[in-house]
Amino acid sequence: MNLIEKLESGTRLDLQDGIALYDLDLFTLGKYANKKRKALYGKKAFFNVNRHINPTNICKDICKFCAFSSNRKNPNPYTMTHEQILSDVEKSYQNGIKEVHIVSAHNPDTGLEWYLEIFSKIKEKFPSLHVKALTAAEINFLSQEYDLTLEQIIDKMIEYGVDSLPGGGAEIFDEEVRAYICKGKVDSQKWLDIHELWHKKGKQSNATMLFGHVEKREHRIDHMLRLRDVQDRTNGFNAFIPLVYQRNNNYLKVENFLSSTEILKTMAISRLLLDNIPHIKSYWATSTINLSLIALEFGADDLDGTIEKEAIQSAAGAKSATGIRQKDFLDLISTSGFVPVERDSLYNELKIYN
Ligand code: V47
Repeated sequence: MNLIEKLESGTRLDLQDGIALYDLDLFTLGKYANKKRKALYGKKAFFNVNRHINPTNICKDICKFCAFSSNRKNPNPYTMTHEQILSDVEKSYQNGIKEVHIVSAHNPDTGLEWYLEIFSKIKEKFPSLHVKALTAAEINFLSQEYDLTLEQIIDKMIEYGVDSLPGGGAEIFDEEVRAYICKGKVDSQKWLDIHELWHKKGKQSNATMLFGHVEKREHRIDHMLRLRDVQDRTNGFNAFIPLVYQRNNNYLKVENFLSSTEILKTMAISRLLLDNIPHIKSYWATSTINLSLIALEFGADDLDGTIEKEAIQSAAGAKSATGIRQKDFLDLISTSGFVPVERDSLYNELKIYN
């Protein structure tokens, strides 16, 4: 069967197929990705009302692509107190957030309780909020730093109120590229194992992929397929999030800009390859809002959220430092011909803006 026949018949695609998909022209690829997306969600475009909090930028690791860590080009180390975090959550709660998304650096000075008590304090004060927190990279760091097994850390997270895992820390699974861009960080198999363990506890998570730096197309496809394998066993991933690499203020030299065509092709291919992950998120912070809206025609169905404040990607050049107003989000989605659907963190529909 040739590639087009496979696409027509919905046959599962392999590594070679995935690589070959990039050679199709954008519109052929988009046609097949959009068909799948439409069959699942029609004209719905999902978003959530959320608040990102990045409680510390002091980090033991030295990822070349990172502009957020105070060890790198960003010389203003900070660690928020729990009172500061709660005050931020309080303000955002008044604005209607349903989720706090908490991602930190790997700070060896705070103690384990500082990491964990953030969650229980938020839950105590705002029981209805969904806490999406701790990437697999942070979980690995905490397990090594405090000499606990991954399962012990995960059990503690559940005890302290974490509801789901964000998808960060995945970067690119190919071992050679990974060693070049983020040596010493959680290794690929461990990242996957941590998510599998989390899923086995009956919990859900997301998965990211950082692309547009030194990786090649085959590394992206390999990354997606490793996720698909886990998902076949656990069904715990909600969303796949291709993060477009932002190049400012870091130590990773990248010669060529990623074209918008390549970004849209990658979104479309992820929809076609990841036949078992329900949502493809075009994270507007790294894809830009305009391209994210176009990505809705190329397989993506979700744009992430209002964010309010964001420090990781904005440190590297993304225009996400102060989030996006909900009204602007709704207007932009509607005028693009889609129906905005506010969702909760697990993709239950909360409000359809017809
Ligand atoms: O893993 C760091 C990325 C991630 C850069 O689960 C960069 O819903 C681009 O986890 N250019 C953390 N990206 C962010 C994250 C996330 C974001 C949005 C939604 C969700 C979700 C999770 O930020 C890291 C890393 O890959 N990152 N530096 C950069 N220069």
